[in-house]
Amino acid sequence: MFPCDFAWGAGTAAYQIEGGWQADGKGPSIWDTFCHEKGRVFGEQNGDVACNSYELWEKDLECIQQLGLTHYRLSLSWARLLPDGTTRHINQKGLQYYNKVIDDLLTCNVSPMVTLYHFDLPQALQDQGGWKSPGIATLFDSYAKFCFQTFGDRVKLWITINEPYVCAKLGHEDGIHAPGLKEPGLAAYLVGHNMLRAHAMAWHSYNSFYRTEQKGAVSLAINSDWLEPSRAGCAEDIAATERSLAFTLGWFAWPVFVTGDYPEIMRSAIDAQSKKFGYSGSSRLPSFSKDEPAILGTADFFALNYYTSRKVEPGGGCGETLCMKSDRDAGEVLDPSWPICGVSWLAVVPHGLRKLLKYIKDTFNNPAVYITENGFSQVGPLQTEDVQRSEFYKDTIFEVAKAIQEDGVNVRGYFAWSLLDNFEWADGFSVRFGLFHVDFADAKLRRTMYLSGQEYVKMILKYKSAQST
Ligand code: PNW
Repeated sequence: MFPCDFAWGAGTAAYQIEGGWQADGKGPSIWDTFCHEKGRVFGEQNGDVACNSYELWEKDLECIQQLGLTHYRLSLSWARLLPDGTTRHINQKGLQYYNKVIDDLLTCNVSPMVTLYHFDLPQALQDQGGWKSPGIATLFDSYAKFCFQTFGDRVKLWITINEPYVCAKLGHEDGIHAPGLKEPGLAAYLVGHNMLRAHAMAWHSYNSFYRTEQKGAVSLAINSDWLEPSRAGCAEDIAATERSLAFTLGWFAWPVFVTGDYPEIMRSAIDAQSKKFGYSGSSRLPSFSKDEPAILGTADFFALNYYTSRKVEPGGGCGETLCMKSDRDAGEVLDPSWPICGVSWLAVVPHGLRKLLKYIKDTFNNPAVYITENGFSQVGPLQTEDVQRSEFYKDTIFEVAKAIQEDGVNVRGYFAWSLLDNFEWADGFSVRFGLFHVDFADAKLRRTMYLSGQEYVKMILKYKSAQST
């Protein structure tokens, strides 16, 4: 059912697991700053220690081996490698840490997939304007080249930026993620634009200087819900669904996979709102310059983070103020028949993944797809017998199998989110996504496999043996 070299993985991100926020010369990141401010994160929690993977990496490796993963997705902390964000100063201890992680994985026959940027910008670069400043693209490109140069002999799967949508919107429109800016209708488009420029520069660097020798593949991880019209056959809802898709998945996938520019519906909707609020031309949604490396074609595969599905109808704006929601003019509602797991935004809809995969195949010219994140969260009292999550993984992986077999989608891998319970951003430690439970009250931060982890082991074994026969 699955191709013989299918990647069976699980993922984590540096700030969510590493801790060691000041260890051995690491510079601060925007998440260090954000969490240390009052009122930002659930229970004033922070990732100062988290799972302490900086010191307990070997324990994580044991978890990876117990699951029988073929791949492990991790992210590098930019500020651990380059404390002030620039290659002027390289933190050798940070370098040693990631070298060991990568070497240990390879020794155990596990292939690393490495994300360069998973939400944690060096604070020193935020102080110069962060992702709103055009210069960030060149700084990111230098960091990316440094990583390709240093780790690319062993790392063959790269993600430049994780979820530019979430960084742009939650960090700069809603202000609920670092850097905590609330500049509705303005900053997020600029941030998204600079992220695309940064990604494209890094992809071109890899393509020109490293690809021939290193033979790896580079993409960016795009998060998308599956969206469908609230009332089937209703023209307004169908149009709203198209707009919503353009403003989420399309925002980043259109420039990279289809036209080199933003979706037309997105630009025209923003332009219309701009007129109403007296902004000239395309000043809110910038245009790509012909003098810079092209955006189109800068992904060697499609990296998809999928969590949930939504029904869509028009509306949901913010009245007479400028904001992304008014630009989009599409409200997303939950189908009452979809169960909610843990966090309020996560309705459990495994079949939405199959539909989204088919949509990606048809819209983006049948790319190779890695599902780089997919998971199920728990809140409240500890349940190591997480039956619901086990069912969720079984159902979801079955949907992926059908997407491959019946719809002909070229899915190359599946990464469960997450290997471990960890620091779930604004929700702190109150939300648990792990295949392993982490006892945050225990000084040794003991890791214990959940039932869902055991189920994942069985599924990997089952599908692997089917692959080889
Ligand atoms: C992703 N939301 O982020 C991230 O890539 C992971 O680091 C994270 O742990 C995972 O999803 C689970 O949340 C998101 O509020 C963060 O809609 C927040 C949202 C969605 C995705």
